[in-house]
Amino acid sequence: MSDLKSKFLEVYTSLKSELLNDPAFEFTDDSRQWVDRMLDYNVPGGKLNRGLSVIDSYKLLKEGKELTDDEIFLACALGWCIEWLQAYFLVLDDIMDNSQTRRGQPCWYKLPKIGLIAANDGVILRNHIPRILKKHFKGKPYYVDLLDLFNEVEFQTACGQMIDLITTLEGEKDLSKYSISLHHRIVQYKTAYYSFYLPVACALLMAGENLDNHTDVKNILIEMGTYFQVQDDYLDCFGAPEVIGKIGTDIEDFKCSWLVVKAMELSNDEQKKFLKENYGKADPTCVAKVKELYNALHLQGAFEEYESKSYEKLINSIEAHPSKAVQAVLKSFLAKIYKRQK
Ligand code: GPP
Ligand code: MG
Ligand code: MG
Ligand code: MG
Repeated sequence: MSDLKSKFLEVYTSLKSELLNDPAFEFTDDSRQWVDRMLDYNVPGGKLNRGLSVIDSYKLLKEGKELTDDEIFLACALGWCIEWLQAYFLVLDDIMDNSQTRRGQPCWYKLPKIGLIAANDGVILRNHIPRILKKHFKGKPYYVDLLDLFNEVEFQTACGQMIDLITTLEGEKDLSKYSISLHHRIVQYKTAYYSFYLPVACALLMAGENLDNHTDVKNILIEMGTYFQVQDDYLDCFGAPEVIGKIGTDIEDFKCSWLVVKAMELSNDEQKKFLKENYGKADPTCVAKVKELYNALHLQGAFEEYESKSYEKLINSIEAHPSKAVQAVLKSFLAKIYKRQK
């Protein structure tokens, strides 16, 4: 394991211990154990890309200057706030999407004796974030901006999630309403802000920058986040569950996925009718029929083409940025996700 990752995991242990001894609540042994187990199950088990990116980005913004122990701790703490946010979103998203597995294990709500207690666990996870921020950042000149950033991004994500969910009602009535512009709008809000803009924005605030001066960086990160969610949509159908750690549900859930949008674009009338008959059904035969059509339409090839075009476009936008340090931040982020298999 890299030094950075082991340092990052150490900070998790220390933040967890603070939260389990939070003086604002009189913990009993049972309640402390519940939160302890809930955190270990849901917070640290992912790829940690979002969290680690805060530290990577901060280092690059400091242009090679050695970071102090205090700076490393703070960058790690901000990284963990994003991982906590992600855990909160995923616990709830899995209930909403009726998913079975996540990160190679059953979804939290699927465990015996958890069920809908998971909904409150999501609320607890969400409330841990301002507690971490208060403990470690109160008094910093950028504290208010940090709180505001997390609030804004959470709101945008919840709105994205809302349109992801309510769009399926329209789609069931009329699949032809699923367009690439609708897809773009959903994924920009539900994924790109919190997964891509937030880590870099945290690093910029720590480095003393004013976020209003970085809308160009934000726009590039939103495009990168869109590309990332198209990959997620692709992997939902074509990824190996053992590798991605989850079993896809987009076809069953009638999601406005990039794949179904592409399929509608490429289908003739007969294929469109076939898709309408089989999309959005829990029946595994219907799901298999949708996948057959996706193969007949060569969606894997269409995705590969989208992937290389997006990469090229992103590299061009990044190289047009005036700051070499910012270019390095963006390129390092893009390298982490280009052609990812999980
Ligand atoms: C990913 O969508 C989006 C989120 C995890 C945001 C959830 C937001 C909430 C306010 C709950 P997805 O359903 O495609 O992700 P996955 O494929 O990982 O289930
Ligand atoms: Mg989901
Ligand atoms: Mg979802
Ligand atoms: Mg998905």
